[in-house]
Amino acid sequence: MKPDDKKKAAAEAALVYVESGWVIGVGTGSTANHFIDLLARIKNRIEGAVASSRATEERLRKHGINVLDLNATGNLPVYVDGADEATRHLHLIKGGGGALTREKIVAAASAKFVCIADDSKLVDVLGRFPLPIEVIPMARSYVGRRIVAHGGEPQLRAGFTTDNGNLILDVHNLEILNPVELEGELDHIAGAVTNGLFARRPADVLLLGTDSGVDKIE
Ligand code: ABF
Repeated sequence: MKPDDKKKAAAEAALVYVESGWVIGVGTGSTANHFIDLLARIKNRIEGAVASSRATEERLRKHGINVLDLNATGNLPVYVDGADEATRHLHLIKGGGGALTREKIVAAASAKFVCIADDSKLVDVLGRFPLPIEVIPMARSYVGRRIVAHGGEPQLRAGFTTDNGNLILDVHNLEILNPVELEGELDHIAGAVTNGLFARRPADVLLLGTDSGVDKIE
């Protein structure tokens, strides 16, 4: 099975977590896009969606799905989103698409975070995928120095500005043996807005598309 077909299968499997009349949180990336395209088929059954990026907002609107502001909706029953890496402990690295801050906000505001991915994303130890960190532009070098002190190799994501007007450092060579601890340490670096570790608030369910169907880890 091609990776994209596995992504589609995982996205399809996530529909069972969507109940009538709900406002749902929707993630960003190619797997999340498959979910959005499937959601369009049942758009009359849901109240609307809260988007984790401008790109997702646009795709939802193109399908005629009602896009709502998190400030108006309050907490959500479910959030469906992809990931760049995931472990069997449901710890994730996200942010490859640059939407990590709004993704982390909507995930935090949701009762259930359903992560959808193809099985290439499953790893034993996080860190092979460079960890994205969203930084305030004036703090780029300062945060970079603090990251080096943690043993990482930060690289500025060239030519990229987030939906929030910030920059992204992609941190290479981290072997993340304690994601919860590292996420907390990175959260305390002044100027670091969000890091791509989703471990303090992990996924609640991981749906992995595989050659033989969709595996559920929870
Ligand atoms: C998004 O899902 C991002 O956090 C992450 O980069 C992306 C994974 O990309 P894809 O689904 O295209 O593999 O939530």
